[in-house]
Amino acid sequence: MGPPHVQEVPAVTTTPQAVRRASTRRSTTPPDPARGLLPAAEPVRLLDPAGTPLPARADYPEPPAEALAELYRRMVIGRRFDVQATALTKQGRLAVYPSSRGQEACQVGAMLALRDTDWVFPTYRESMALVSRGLDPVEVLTLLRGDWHCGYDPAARRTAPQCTPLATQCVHAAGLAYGEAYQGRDTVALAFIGDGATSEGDFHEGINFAAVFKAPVVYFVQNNRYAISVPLSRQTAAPSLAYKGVGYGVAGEQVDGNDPVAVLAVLTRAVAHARAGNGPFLVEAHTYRMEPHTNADDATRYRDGAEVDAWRDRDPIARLETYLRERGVLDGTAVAAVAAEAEEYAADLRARMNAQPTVDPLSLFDHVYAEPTPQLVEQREQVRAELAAAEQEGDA
Ligand SMILES: Cc1ncc(C[n+]2csc(CCOP(=O)(O)OP(=O)(O)O)c2C)c(N)n1
Ligand SMILES: [Mg+2]
Repeated sequence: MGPPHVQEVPAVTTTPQAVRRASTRRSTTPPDPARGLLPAAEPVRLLDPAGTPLPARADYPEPPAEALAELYRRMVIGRRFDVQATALTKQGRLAVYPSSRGQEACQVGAMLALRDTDWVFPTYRESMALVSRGLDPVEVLTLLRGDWHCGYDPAARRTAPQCTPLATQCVHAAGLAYGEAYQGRDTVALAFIGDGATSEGDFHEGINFAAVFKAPVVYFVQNNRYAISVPLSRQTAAPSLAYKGVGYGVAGEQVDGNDPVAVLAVLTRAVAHARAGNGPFLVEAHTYRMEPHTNADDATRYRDGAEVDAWRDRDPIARLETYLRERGVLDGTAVAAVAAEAEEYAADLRARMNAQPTVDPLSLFDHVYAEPTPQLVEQREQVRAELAAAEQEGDA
């Protein structure tokens, strides 16, 4: 999926001059200078749940039509990928898969807001984002297939390994972004984070370091309402997770995470803010994961069907499609072409995932230390002997 053209918009900045400048722009919803670092009282929304456009906002201009068409295309392919990956767990081809179905606007919108030279710090939930970034889906699923490495070259793809220890990516992103700025490059790092993980120490340490040293990081919280079975109400008393930046001097915004147009507009501005040297920016997207936490979870034990159905009605793909058809950006032929492309993508993934992978268990020991410890040498020999014995048994 080729790089999209996304218009850069002015950075959010909190200097008094900028606030004065911003407040003189023509807008149906003028930015409130008293807001300072605070997010808007209500999540930013540019489309209503039915896909009808809401009044334009000067603070979050609508992305160009070609970027929205590309957003739609990648969301459709992304969902098809996600459905396919879930099916692969049932066929024993994947050990585990954390689905992000329902979160397509966030997964894809974040990737479209970045340049190829920017860095992404994903969690286990972000497989869809990574394939949308153009990474090979088989490589993206390598870790979830049970291999010991992440499947792709993080430096070449400017994409860190998908992080399972919660919030650790927040400090990695701060360090990377600080280092890039220190060397005079205008790279932005975007760290994905879940609602639950904002309770972890690493989130707070990462955002504080980034704020003090003005590291260009966008901390992007996908508030999907649950941390496995723990609902948001048991996670925080904060009115918005975007408030968590204020204490560190970090500006934040909240956005309707199922409104793809608003997600792209808000993240484009957050990225511009970081790139312009204003330090980190925190975005909270209100969204919902339609599937269980992973295929190993039973979500019916902690949430009811009515809640899931209510979110089904806020489907981000249907919302964008309605809007783009209404605007004449998409028609039936274009929609069918995208659906066909998504089917082809899934068929290719299926075929390649059904081929037996070749793995060398001994490679597990290769990159632990430059010089292996005596314990590693011993363990390697033990595995080698077990493999040799198993092979002999198989031959007999
Ligand atoms: C440091 C740490 N503690 C606990 C876990 C176990 N764990 C895995 S996922 C998860 C829930 C995270 O929820 P959230 O941050 O909201 O992300 P989501 O899964 O909803 O995307 C927990 C507690 C972990 N992986 N790492
Ligand atoms: Mg969550």
